[in-house]
Amino acid sequence: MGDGDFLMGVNAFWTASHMELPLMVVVANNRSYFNDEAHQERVAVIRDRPPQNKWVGQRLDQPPVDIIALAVAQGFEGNEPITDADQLLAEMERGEKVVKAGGRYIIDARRTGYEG
Ligand SMILES: Cc1ncc(C[n+]2csc(CCOP(=O)(O)OP(=O)(O)O)c2C)c(N)n1
Ligand SMILES: [Mg+2]
Repeated sequence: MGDGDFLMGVNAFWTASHMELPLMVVVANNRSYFNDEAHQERVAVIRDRPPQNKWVGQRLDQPPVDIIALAVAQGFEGNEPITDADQLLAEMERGEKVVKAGGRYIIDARRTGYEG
């Protein structure tokens, strides 16, 4: 799921813990409600406004949100944010063990750009 989706529905992570659901979630974290940046850019062009302002109100950075801390606070296990595919595989293997034991695991997969 997206980082924005995570933040908009973070209470569901408590529900997963309350219901003791085995669950692993990978957050595709581009540190933005990015599809709204795309929307604001499009509207800015149509209305002859500066499209470089598209990030305003949508970018979730400086500091980046601590996604793992938010999930851990609601009963998930997690490690550190990751930034490349090799780390993703290792994290998923770690999460598989947690889920097979009936637990919940969060992965914060940080992308380098804002490309959505
Ligand atoms: C509760 C709620 N609020 C607002 C929206 C409008 N909305 C749809 S997608 C989106 C941004 C999603 O961001 P993210 O999950 O990070 O996806 P990205 O485009 O960055 O990949 C928003 C705010 C929504 N769908 N639901
Ligand atoms: Mg996003």
